[in-house]
Amino acid sequence: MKIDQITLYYLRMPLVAPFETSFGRVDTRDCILIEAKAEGLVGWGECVADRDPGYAWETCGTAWHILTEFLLPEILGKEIRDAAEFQQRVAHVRGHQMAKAGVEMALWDLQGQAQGSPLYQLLGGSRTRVDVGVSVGLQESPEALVRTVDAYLSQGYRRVKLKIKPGRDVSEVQAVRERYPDLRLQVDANSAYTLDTAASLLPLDDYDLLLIEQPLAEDDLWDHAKLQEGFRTPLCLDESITAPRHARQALEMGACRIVNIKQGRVGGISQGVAIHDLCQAQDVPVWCGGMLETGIGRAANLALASLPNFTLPGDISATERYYAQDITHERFSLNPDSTINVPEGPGLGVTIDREALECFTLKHLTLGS
Ligand code: OSB
Ligand code: MG
Repeated sequence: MKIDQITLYYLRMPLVAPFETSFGRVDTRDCILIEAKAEGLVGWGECVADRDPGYAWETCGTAWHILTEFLLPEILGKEIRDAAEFQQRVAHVRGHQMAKAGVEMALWDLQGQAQGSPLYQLLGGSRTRVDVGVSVGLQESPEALVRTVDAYLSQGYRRVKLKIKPGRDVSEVQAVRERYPDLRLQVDANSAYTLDTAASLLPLDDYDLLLIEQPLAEDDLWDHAKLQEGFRTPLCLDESITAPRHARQALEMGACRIVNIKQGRVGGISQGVAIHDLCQAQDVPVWCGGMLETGIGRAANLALASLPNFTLPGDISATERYYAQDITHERFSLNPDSTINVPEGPGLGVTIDREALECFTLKHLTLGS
């Protein structure tokens, strides 16, 4: 279809509670929304780059630059068949996966609406609800952490991820594990350790964790492979996998036994599906990561997580875990069995609350006519 006009929105949204990781603490979340108009339809995408280069080197600032100068000129006024054609058109832009993924998401939304199909069906997904968990940020103390976990469990979450960093790891896991011997529990270090300092994580092997996520550097595979040799618990890579090629290499060298798939980090939903497929072919489980998305990105994550090899619960929590006011009319809620329903409407299956959008928009820019 021919892309007539694109509007970018730079948003800053208040979180219901501060979120602290090994790379920093936030109480608001920035993102860029992409509104694409084509043949009378309007598609939406979310670029999950953050304000700061703490999780990844991309930021809202770099994404705005790359979108306006390089990506959008490739599609404005042009005929774009699908995600694959979009990826070919922007293949000369190195990196900037999150910026690309935001556009790809809007194209999927348009395609789904044009065909009258929900995104999960376009992707070949089968589930209509997906298993989810909650990602719990660093807390003041192990006691405070246990209280926070208590609260999430009483809301119905049946899988918990704890953020860790050096000095705030083993005692935290021990406290939660002692109180909940059977809880599905995992940890995420967001690259806070080195091969040397990660030796302090060895006691985690005795706490029956589902996985240890991204202990080492954000661009590393090799040291993760060395580290995995010393652990019974599977390592899982997040930051290090920004393309299907990295997933293949990580599995070949034994750098992880589980892969976290975030459509933004890997450059788009199509690349997320490709990683899903290559892991499935090797019997390697995957799960859907999160970036504190708005209802737009959450809808995309749910559709992606409906694919069959997403066998571990995703970091896709209910809207109320993130935002008192979201920018979609639809709010996602947790079912009693710790699942969330996959949207059934055409495309992403969400509609935009224009009033809320306006309220959180710091700047916007329209290109095309
Ligand atoms: O590493 O998975 C991560 C949030 C922002 C950046 C990185 C990560 C996270 C989360 C939150 O863990 C997942 C979510 O609930 O969206
Ligand atoms: Mg992570």
